[in-house]
Amino acid sequence: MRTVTRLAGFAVGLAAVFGATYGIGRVVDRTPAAESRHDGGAAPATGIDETADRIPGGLLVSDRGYTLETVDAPADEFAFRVVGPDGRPVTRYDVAHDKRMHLIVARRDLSGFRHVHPELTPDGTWRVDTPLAGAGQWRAFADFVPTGGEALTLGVDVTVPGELTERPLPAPSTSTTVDGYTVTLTGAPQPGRTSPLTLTVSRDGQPVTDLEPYLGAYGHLVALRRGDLAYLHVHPDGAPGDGRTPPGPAVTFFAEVPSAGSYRLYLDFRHGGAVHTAEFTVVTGTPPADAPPTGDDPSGPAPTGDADHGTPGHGHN
Ligand SMILES: [Cu+2]
Repeated sequence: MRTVTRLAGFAVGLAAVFGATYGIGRVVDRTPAAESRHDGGAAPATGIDETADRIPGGLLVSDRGYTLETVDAPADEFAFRVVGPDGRPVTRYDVAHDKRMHLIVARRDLSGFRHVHPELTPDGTWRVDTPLAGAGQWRAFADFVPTGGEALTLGVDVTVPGELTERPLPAPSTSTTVDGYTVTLTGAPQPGRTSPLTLTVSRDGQPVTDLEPYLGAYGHLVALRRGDLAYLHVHPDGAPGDGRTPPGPAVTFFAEVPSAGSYRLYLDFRHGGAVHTAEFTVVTGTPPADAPPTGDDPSGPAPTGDADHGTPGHGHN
């Protein structure tokens, strides 16, 4: 069931939201859309009242009554809390993917990605050795399930003072290396439809066939959209121990991106007792003019809502 997230199916709603400059305001305003609709019922089933659930994670600092706040901390530490609907820091969280809190950070230029797991102190403050590696404008994403609430990803900007060096987004590529591993990407995310992305891990020219489970999966894929760092977290098709999912070399995800654009993909996988992160830039919607055919299988998964590919509304999105 860790296959697809509620990514599936929200692209149409997103297009509507982002196409309108007042989109965010409308979403934050929880006024039932039906009250303000004057279309005589002609609106499609996916009205504006549903778009709140169709916004990618991480764009809001406050949602459904929960607000992400940073907390003053020593320079070598990063601390934050989530304030709940009652105005107090949340202290009870459900475990999702082995952890009660997943903290992902990246600089606004999409460099510096880290995925770490802070410790909760009794007053509701989460603390972790700072993953913010150097000066810059950072986005911190808290991916969690408050006990009794829904899964949320909230995001907050964090500035680390110092001399800022903007890093250009690396060019699109289907192969990358990290820590001596080569990771290749086949398939391409597409706006408006769920499509397979397969990442294949090799080392010294040999396929890696003994990937180690990491947080209940052989891989975790986060995508951040260039421009606003919209956050997508996708879990692979199949899980360790399910009798059908081999431990590599390939890990397949089913993902849908919310719009055309440039994305940075970050694949976390575990091997040799360590977690490695392979990064790719992908551009959807407008393939490079000189790109060869991607080899996508046109008979692949149907557009959104493919019931075989998972349970929407999973903890991470
Ligand atoms: Cu995590």
